[in-house]
Amino acid sequence: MVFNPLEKLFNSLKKTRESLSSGLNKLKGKEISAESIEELETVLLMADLGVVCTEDVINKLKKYGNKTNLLDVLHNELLEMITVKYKANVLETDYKASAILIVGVNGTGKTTSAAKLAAYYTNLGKSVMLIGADTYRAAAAEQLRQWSVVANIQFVSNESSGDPSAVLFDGLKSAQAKDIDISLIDTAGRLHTYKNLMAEIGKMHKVVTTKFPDFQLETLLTLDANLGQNSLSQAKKFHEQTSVDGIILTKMDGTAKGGIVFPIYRELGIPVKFIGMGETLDDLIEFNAEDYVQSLIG
Ligand SMILES: Nc1nc2c(ncn2[C@@H]2O[C@H](COP(=O)(O)OP(=O)(O)OP(=O)(O)O)[C@@H](O)[C@H]2O)c(=O)[nH]1
Ligand SMILES: [Mg+2]
Repeated sequence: MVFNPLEKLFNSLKKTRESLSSGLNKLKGKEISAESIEELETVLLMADLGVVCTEDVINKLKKYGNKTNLLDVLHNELLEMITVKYKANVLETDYKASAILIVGVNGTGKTTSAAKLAAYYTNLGKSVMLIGADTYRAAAAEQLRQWSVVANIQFVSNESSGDPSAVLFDGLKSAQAKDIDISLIDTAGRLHTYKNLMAEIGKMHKVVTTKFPDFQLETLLTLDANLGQNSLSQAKKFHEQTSVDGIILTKMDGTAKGGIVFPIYRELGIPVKFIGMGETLDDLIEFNAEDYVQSLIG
């Protein structure tokens, strides 16, 4: 079977698109008017764009003349909202190697995403290592080890250690010795309200920046797309306490709330970098704004 990322994206946005499409269908061919704009407002709110983004889009559309086709300009305005520049990612970096720290609330898909990313970067010709730094949940390291076997990726952990920073240190030492390009670090699930656990992420950041200055550090936050607007406040809290470079939006395959990508950019300024769309290794694609908007409004 040929792997077609665009087709996967299109399929995973099915529910979101369906929630949008009956509304958008009614607007097909319509020109901008007070009435059509009001209809659109309801449609966007239903797709979880949130109040701020919806108002933004509506205000921008109002600036076009009445003779303008509504859906044509909607496409451009949505695209503009999520086209942002961000820090060079690990494929463009000048650093010798990269460490990607994967953080997030319990069950949002960190371990699965670590494995998917490992496979993704391996397919791009990079040498990759998985580091199991979830020292809290019993069997967490074993879950990641099993993925490493399936994906045929090097794996480092220490099941007798209770200190994630120590596991991280040993893991990166090993990656350094083996000249690994990208190390993916799976961490324990944590609620943003747990101060000590949040401080631990800061400690892990410090291990990388002080002990491994040759490594570019990238922190990715997993967010479960099913949570819709609630995931926004989750991201906000994580970002306040530990700087987040990008989002992996997981479980997009099961949700009608795919519109959440817009408020994440607009309100938090954090780019969505990857989309998770299933439970197997190749169910992950790099986020592309154009493809996303196209798949969303068809
Ligand atoms: N449908 C779907 N399921 C997913 C996706 N990503 C992860 N899952 C499932 O979500 C569940 C939790 O995934 P994990 O990767 O274990 O989540 P985690 O964040 O590591 O969980 P903790 O370590 O317990 O905090 C598993 O059953 C995964 O198969 C996705 O993109 N789509
Ligand atoms: Mg996990």
